[in-house]
Amino acid sequence: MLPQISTGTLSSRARLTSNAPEQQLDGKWHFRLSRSLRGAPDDQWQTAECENWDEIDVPAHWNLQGFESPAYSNHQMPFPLDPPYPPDANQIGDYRVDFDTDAALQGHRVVLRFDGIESAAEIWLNGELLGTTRGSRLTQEFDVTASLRESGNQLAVRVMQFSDASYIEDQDMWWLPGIFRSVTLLGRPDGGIEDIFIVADYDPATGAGTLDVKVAVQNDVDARLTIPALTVDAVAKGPIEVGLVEPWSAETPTLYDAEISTASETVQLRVGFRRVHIEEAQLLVNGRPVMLRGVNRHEHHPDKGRVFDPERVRAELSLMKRHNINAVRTSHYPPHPEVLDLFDELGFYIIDECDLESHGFEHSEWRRNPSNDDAWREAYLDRIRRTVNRDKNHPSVIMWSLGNEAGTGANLEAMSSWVKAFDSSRLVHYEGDWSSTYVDVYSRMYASHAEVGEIGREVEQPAPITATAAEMHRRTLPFIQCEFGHAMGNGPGAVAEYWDLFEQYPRLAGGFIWEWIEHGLATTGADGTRRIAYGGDFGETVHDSNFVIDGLVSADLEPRPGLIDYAAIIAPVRIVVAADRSHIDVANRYDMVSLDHLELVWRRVVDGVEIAAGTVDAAGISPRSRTRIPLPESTRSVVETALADVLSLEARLRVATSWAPAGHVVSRGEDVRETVITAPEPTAGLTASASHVGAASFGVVDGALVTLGALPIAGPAVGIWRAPTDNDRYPGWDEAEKPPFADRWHDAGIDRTVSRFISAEIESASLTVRTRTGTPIRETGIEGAFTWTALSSTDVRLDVTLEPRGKWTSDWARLGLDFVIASPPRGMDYFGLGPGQAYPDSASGVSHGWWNVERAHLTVDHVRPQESGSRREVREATVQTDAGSLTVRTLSQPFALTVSPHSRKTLAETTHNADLVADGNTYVSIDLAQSGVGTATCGPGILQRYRVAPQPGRISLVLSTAPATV
Ligand code: IPT
Repeated sequence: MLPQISTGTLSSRARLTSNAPEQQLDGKWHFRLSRSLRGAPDDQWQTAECENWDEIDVPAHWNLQGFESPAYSNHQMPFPLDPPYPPDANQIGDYRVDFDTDAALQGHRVVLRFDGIESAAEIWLNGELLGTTRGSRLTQEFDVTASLRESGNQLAVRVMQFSDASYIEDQDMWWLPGIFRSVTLLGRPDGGIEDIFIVADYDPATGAGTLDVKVAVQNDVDARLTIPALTVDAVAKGPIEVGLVEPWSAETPTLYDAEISTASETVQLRVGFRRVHIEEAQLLVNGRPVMLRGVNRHEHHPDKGRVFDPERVRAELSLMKRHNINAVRTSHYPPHPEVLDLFDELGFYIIDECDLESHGFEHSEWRRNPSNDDAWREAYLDRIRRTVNRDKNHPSVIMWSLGNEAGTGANLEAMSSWVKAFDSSRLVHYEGDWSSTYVDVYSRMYASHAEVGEIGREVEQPAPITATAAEMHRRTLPFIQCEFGHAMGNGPGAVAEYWDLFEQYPRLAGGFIWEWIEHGLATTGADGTRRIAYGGDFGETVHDSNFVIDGLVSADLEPRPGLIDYAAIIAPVRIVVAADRSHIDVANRYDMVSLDHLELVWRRVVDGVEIAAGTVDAAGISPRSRTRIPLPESTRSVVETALADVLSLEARLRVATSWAPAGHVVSRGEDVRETVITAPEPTAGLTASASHVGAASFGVVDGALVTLGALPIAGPAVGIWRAPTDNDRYPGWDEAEKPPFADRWHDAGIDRTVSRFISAEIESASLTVRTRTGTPIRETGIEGAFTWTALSSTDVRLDVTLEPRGKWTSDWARLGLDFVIASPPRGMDYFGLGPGQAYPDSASGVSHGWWNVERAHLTVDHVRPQESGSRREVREATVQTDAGSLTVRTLSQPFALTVSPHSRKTLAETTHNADLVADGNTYVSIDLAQSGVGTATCGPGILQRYRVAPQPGRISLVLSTAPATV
């Protein structure tokens, strides 16, 4: 049997920032790729001439450096489930770098450190085998003192794409082999500091900090600890009382600079004092309950894969902070060590997850799962030790996670026991232990709203292990959803409904959206353009297609609508305006701080013009409390003629932080007063014919619009289908036995309706066209009556009545009127909810206003094209095209508006956004009803109340046009 753990490595220890000399070995290395281990040359490669090899960057993944190609699979292993053996087709990367040892390192003991090699490696220095590695995302160190030379060193690393370890590294991500994190030589001085473990506790009762300091120093000399800001200068050992401190939390990430030194080495640390514990099934930090507003974060870059880029990660985490995210689960492995420094500094609660997942064994009903196989026990323990040891001094880490989707078994229990014995200052997390026998939080993924509610009320179903003690234990634990709200494509929907539950029940401590970033990989198409690729695009025989494109931000870090929605749902301030505008109710949803750092600004805009503005005083509102604040008279003084009067409130940062400028908006609230416009009386003398009604002309054969003024426009067709979203293509977990909506719609024929002209009648100045839009094969259809009336030489009124007929077999995607303008879109202006899209179950992040949308933002550029871009509660909109504009105003209820350069058919049939070709038309849909989006790709589908049952519809509109401005 192959070894499943590293050999020849030093014991794992904390990542330390030291003044001891270091030599970075990153850069261009020699590289040679073989297709299999047996096929790899056995040619003394460790020391032989390698000038004729290729070159590669270290750190990098070879599949992203032009050597073979990446492969994506979710839980399925890309080769037979035949543990512990990798397949013969197993790329082998031989790496060589020749170097001289820096003078500063000479004379020291020297350690060679690898921060990440996927998936396994043999490490040779000057022809000598130092050892082997397992644990792709874990640090491996070797003592190289004996084999290192002053000059002419030959470091040779043979990396296997797959290994026995791949069976426990089956995370849902690209398989990306290579030395993808830095390689460093560390000079280790005599009497140097080998390891530090500081537990910095904060006593919420007294405000005092205590340090429990363990330092491993070579030769056992004493080290000193200094923290100037706390006037600490003491022997670095045991408990040290430091008096009153400012505690660390995600909201107040106070860090104290500390130094630990011996005569020969000084290590710098940033200490954060905080206490994590559980009381009455509540998750507490510093004695206060906390709400985890989380995301699952994979390391991903569209060009570099999992290679660390400090500026980008800072940008990424700042983007999270600007969207009110305060917690990260490092799914499903420890990130680059410096990411933890940023978590501490910016303020995030971290579930630091071990590099472990054996999900592939689900395909054998978990038979031979390594989690329950004694042969793998050491491998499991080695992984958790490496995880915990490396990151143990980071205050941001509040839980250690044993791994993801590894079933359950004795090895996981053993990991938990080790963690509990080693570090009692944090909680143990593992989702797979539904019975919660060896974890400290009850964690689940994608549980339904109903079940989360039951857990909140503590009336949940008994766990699989129903022994009373285990059951009692579980019921004392706080609950988190370590994954929920699957952000694949258009969505996730119904996240707000989860959040309401989290806020309602103290036991529920929040959740983590799956997932932060889409793992699209940038490639170059045949025509030289950039393409974002997903599973299968590299010819993989086993793959999971676009299931890897499921983030709140694109691979290029562009926020998707799901992020905007989530930011509003989890906003730490909630502002509700009283119906009479006499006051606002402000809820401080922070766990630790008042609202004193925020300015509450109000603005009143009437018909697009600001008429009053001011600020209200929200000082002194303590965390988790609410207050009523009066509003001035000018927020509500009567404006006679207003069609829309919007009072909006914004909570803005008073001063800049490291992640946002001053003025950054943390939360919004609003009140809207609208007057439905009354239909103007038609100008006298206007008449209608079968082919003309004022500015509108019609085809006599089908009664459909042909032009409006000079604008070439066809329609309206009755539309009840949408280009399936990713969520529409999966069966929701709540209806797993039913086909996904996309299939139900196809079966019901609503994706290919056929219409029939019934009649055209003229009555004084109006033309009424009757049609029937039917579904193929079936008797179902919708009868429509469209009455056109000229109001003036430019304005035409359209009154629509829609009646469903027959017995429908499926809900509809929407109910709308579809127009096609034979000219490409330029953008639009509208009054309604915006500026971005909103669907009924994902409409938290939009507010009423007069919005201008550029062409590029009409729809969302999803990697796999699908329905997007619907604007809700629109009363008036002008769609600009090259051939002129179309203005639509409602005389009845507001509508949802979608404007797209692509037809729904094109969107549905195109698999990659890079292949979308605009056909020169503008597709305009005015929807009376639109279905929610749900999160069926993982989790519940569209909640019943957000579906569109077959229904009649009525709407009255005014249409007009104007020539294009040049
Ligand atoms: C869940 C995985 O934990 C996560 O890594 C990802 O694969 C996600 O699914 C889907 O995108 S596990 C699944 C059984 C819900």
